[in-house]
Order: sequence, then structure tokens, then C-alpha cells
Amino acid sequence: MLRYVTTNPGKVREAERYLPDGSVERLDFDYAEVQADELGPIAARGAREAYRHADGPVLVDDAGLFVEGLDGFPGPYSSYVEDTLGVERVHEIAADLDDRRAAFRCVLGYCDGEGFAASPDPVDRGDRDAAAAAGPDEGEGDGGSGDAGADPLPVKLFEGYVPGRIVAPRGDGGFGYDPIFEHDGETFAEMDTDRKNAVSHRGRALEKFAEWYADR
Ligand code: ITT
Ligand code: NA
Repeated sequence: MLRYVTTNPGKVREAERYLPDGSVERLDFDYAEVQADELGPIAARGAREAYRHADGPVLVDDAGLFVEGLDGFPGPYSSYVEDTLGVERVHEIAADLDDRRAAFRCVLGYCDGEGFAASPDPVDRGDRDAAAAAGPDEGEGDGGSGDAGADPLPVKLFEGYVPGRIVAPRGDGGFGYDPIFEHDGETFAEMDTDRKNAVSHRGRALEKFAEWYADR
């Protein structure tokens, strides 16, 4: 059984469409989100922590909204910013910008305690094209913990990206920043789950994961 580790039921609703019925269950576990500029290291460390907690295969999902005109803010801090400022305030801030382009990024981190055939690296990107999204190599030197040395648990990362722009809130589907994120004339909150999945950051990452998982 694969555990999809998240405190966010909205993510699971989307993920279910990509994973065989009955093969995955949600694990409501709040792994520590290390402070980092990039989603990749957060997902990789989260996957290891969740694996040790679950004692079985896990998939963690770290996502964020990156606003161009704000140099990528809130990015990895999207969850904190949603809880503090709120989505409407993020729209108000973006409304004053010349450049309201934005992107959602999602990084999935898979860990099952074993190595991956094709990858001697502790962190293997399932998706090299979008490597920029997760940033430079995970860099086990997190600088904070004091205990040097790479965590040997291998993690495989899958990334997805979708461009769009920040608009006044519309729609009541989805979750999080969906009402203020417009892609192709519609906000994500105006799309149903299948339509959002067909274009979204999470859909792209899940598609890559599902393909790899099916024939690993
Ligand atoms: P977990 O970490 O427990 O999975 P979370 O909601 O905190 O749940 P993230 O840290 O990945 O997840 O999310 C960062 C923020 O981005 C958070 O405020 C989410 O609501 C938001 N977010 C993530 N994916 C989104 C999506 O597809 N559409 C809209 N907002 C999204
Ligand atoms: Na989170």
C-alpha cells in the first residue's frame, strides 16, 4: 500500500485519478517543512521523514505558487502565506504589479526505503526537463542540523509546472490559490478536477509518477 502523505484532502482528490483504485491511501501526517528556496529539497526530506513515520512506501506532495512580479514569492512559503495573508490579499498585492504572470509548481517525492535501479544518487529526478523547478541538487548540506553527511534513504522526485496569471477570485472549486490562478481564460477554481488535472502542475507530476510507478 502506497501512502499519499498530506494534510490537504484537495491534493488527494486530484491524485486519486492517477493511481490504481485501492492501491493508495491518504496519510494525514504533517512532516517538517524545512526552510528552503526550492520545493525539491522540501519534498525529498519530507519523503524520508514520512517513510520513517509510515514504515512503508510514501509519496509526499510539495507545491507552491510563484508570482513573477514578486520574484517568485510566495513559492515555498505558499502555505504560510495562505494561512496568514490569505488568498485575497495575495491577489490584491499582485493587482498592483505590472507583471501578474505566475506559475504553480509541484514536486512529488517518493520513498520506499530501497534504491532505484537506474539511480545511484540519493535523489533521483524522475523528470530532468523540469529540474530547474526543484532547483540545484538537493544538497544534503542543509546547514542547519549540525550532523553532517547525506541521508542515505533514496528519494525519487517528479515535477510539474503550469503557467498562468493572478486574477481577482473566480469560481468555487479546487482549493488554496485556485480562485486567483487563471490558465487559458479560466481559473483553476472554475475547472472540475479532471480539467484541472489535465493542465495542472500536480497533474503533470502525477502523470510522470504514475508512469514510472506502473513499470518500476
Ligand atoms: P501538505 O504539505 O500537508 O501536503 P499543504 O496544503 O500545506 O499540505 P503545500 O505546502 O504543498 O501543501 O502547499 C502550499 C500552498 O499552496 C498551500 O497553501 C496550498 O493550499 C497551496 N496549493 C498547493 N497546491 C495547490 C493547487 O493545486 N491549487 C491551489 N493551491 C494550491
Ligand atoms: Na505543507
